[in-house]
Amino acid sequence: MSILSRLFGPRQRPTPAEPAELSRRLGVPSPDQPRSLALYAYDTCPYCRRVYQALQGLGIEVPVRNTRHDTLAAQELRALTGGSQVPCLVIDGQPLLESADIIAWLESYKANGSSR
Ligand SMILES: N[C@@H](CCC(=O)N[C@@H](CS)C(=O)NCC(=O)O)C(=O)O
Repeated sequence: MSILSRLFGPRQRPTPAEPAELSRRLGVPSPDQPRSLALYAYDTCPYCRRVYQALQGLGIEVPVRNTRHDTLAAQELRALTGGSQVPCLVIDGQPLLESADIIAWLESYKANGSSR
């Protein structure tokens, strides 16, 4: 057992939100409702890279706001989330954190006809 586990207990991994929970928070993606999307991220973050890969695989283009290279982007992220955690997908002004939740949302967005 590591010293960190002994001091703080086992590491809690965040559980991805259920699709129904995401839909309640962010609305069901629909082709009739085009979304304004922006991804706050930076390239050396492995979780951001997972989201980049998903975007590429799904063929979705989203403007990236690099919080490492752009102080304004970092300030915007703090204003939206109260912190600096990336990746953060902003959907019509609503921040969505957690790469697994972001990917699940993007898959659902694609499945519901995002490509218009
Ligand atoms: N569980 C999160 C982890 C995200 C994460 O740890 N991101 C790091 C960069 S790799 C970060 O933003 N750290 C700074 C912070 O949390 O303020 C996810 O899957 O998105």
